[in-house]
Amino acid sequence: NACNSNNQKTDTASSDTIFSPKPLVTDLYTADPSAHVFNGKIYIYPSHDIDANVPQDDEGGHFDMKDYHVYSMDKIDGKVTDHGVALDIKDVPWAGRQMWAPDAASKNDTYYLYFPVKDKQDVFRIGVATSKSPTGPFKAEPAPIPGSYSIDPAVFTDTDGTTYMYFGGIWGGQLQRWHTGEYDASLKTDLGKDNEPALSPKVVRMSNDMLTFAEPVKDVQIIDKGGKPLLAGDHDRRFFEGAWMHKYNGKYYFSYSTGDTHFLAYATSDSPYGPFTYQGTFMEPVTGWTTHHSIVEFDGKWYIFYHDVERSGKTHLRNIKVRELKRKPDGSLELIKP
Ligand code: FUB
Repeated sequence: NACNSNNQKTDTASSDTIFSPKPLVTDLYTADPSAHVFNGKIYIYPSHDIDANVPQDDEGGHFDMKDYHVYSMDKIDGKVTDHGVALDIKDVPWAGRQMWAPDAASKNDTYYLYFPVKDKQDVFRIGVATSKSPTGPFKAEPAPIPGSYSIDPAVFTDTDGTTYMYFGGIWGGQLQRWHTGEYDASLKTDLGKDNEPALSPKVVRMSNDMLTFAEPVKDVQIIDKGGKPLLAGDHDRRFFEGAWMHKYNGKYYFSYSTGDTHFLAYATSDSPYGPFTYQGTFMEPVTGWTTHHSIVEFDGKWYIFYHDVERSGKTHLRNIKVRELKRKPDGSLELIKP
């Protein structure tokens, strides 16, 4: 089990203490950290990277993960506890391969782990598994969530108690394959139509039992300040994967990775359904091809959990980190230069 103190003070030249985040976990490779505060404690739901000897390709075949661990921390900068295997691919009856970025939610004393994995036909679906403990072990439902597809579920419960799932990812995440509503395995990256609106991430309200979608899946529209949708060729700004939602001062902040340009970007709205107006980049590229984050409030401060490849130098062997997320007085996010 990993037990490390995560941040090291590296510089005190200014009156602010400057922290250089260190990997939170050093005995396993971890990525895609979805962090939540349950009962006053921080829980992290990451991917568990392994070296499966699969060559790198545009479909992410080299991310061939087989289980999930859950981690907890009593405080930022505190000890990180590994609670062991929370869900193994062999216990998901419909799963084929590649357990990618998960998320978790809690309702009525039950904890829900949402996870994307390819089914036996090699199509990504989103599964759900339940536990009475935030650390699992989780028991998977016998089939994926009906109507689910693609990757990177991010589950957000609004202040009125309504829960939404945001999801999707292009290229290896297969979102482009569903653009007509039917699955088309021939579409490997995007639609190749740079002057058309970019493929949209998805949003859907969850049913009260948190196990199914309560309504048809909708597009999350991301528009520029002039009201026009971001275009598919706008790789610096358009959605690629890794959605996250948080609410601050009544506004909904939809954040995501731009994928092949390696930024974290965000867009805001007055509604959880959007449309979301693009605001900018808030994190520059980390080491490694992927960038994936979550944003959480703890003890009155906001934090970003993310990953890079400091430990391995290899894109498919990542390590999770945390650092403070700062805002300007107007609520906009300060740019992080990792
Ligand atoms: O970890 C596998 C994939 O890499 C995730 O699903 C993406 O968001 C990217 O981080």
